[in-house]
Amino acid sequence: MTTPPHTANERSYADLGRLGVEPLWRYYRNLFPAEPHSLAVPFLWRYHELRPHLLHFAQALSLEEAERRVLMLVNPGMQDPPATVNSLYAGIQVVTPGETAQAHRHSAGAFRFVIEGEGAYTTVDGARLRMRPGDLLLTPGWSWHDHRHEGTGPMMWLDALDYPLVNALEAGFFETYDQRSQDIRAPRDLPASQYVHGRLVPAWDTERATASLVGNHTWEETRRAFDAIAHDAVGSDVDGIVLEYTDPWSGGPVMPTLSCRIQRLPPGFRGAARRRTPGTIHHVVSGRGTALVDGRTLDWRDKDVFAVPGWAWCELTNTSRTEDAFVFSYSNEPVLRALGLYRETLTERMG
Ligand code: GTQ
Repeated sequence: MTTPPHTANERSYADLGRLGVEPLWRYYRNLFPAEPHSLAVPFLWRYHELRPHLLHFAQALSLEEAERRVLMLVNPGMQDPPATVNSLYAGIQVVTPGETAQAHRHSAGAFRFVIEGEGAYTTVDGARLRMRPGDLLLTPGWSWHDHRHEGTGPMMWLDALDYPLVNALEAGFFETYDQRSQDIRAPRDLPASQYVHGRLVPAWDTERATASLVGNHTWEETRRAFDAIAHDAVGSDVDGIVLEYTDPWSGGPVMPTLSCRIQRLPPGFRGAARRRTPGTIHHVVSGRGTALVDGRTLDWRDKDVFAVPGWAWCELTNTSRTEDAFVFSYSNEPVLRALGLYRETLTERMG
């Protein structure tokens, strides 16, 4: 056995790795950066470019050959494992008339936001939820879900899951249901009809669920909420008229890990810049505008999706002089808040 020399030369480092140790001083700055540096980059996915590919695979690949027919929106900085921003995923799913996407469940939380088509529904823990453009359908972690299309024409929606976060926490579980689709155990859209009564919510369920019991938030309900807000309401400097989808019982986010929002940017709106720790995925419901993200301009229009990495500066503009823009977005903000890791900074708008 040799005694290490009293100089920190390469030889003295050579044996460390196989002993399962590393010198902290060589890693320190990377492990404790002054501020976060996301691997994700600002990125925009144009729906009109993706749509023909979705339609191609809708013809070319049967749902028997794929668990789900989805194009994943993979951030160029986050390819392995694929993710859209650090902790979150987005994909666009296509289902054709007569198809059923196999029932399954996973511990990752998920939801759908419908982009186009009519006549499909998703069944969540035996409750059938209709899907229409602009609707938000929740499939909280570990709930059984299958999708069935009984309409005409293709049906496309945005899928969101937090599997990048769940897998990083090594808490990912998955099961396939023993039938292709679940039997319907509850009348259509029952959860919403039982649980949404404005500020009065049912108190008979003593066991609190970890996620909202309201499985669907229709575009009609969202539209009504916006219509009830005066058109000259001031809203947020950063986000305009921004609304959070909530669990009616807790008043908190719809799922323990996921916050879902929808914002209305009035014509010509130019938001103040902000950065915040959660990476955020945006989906444009309607309108056109720009997102200036860490100096990069993303030109968005209806049905596009764009990624804003965590701690990136972001400034949203509605470039239309006449039309409102409606933008849906989601993040793991509840996770960061629960862990004391939520931070944001704002700048005053220049000029
Ligand atoms: O529809 O259940 O985009 O399990 C990725 C994983 C959709 C789904 C995705 C999934 C689903």
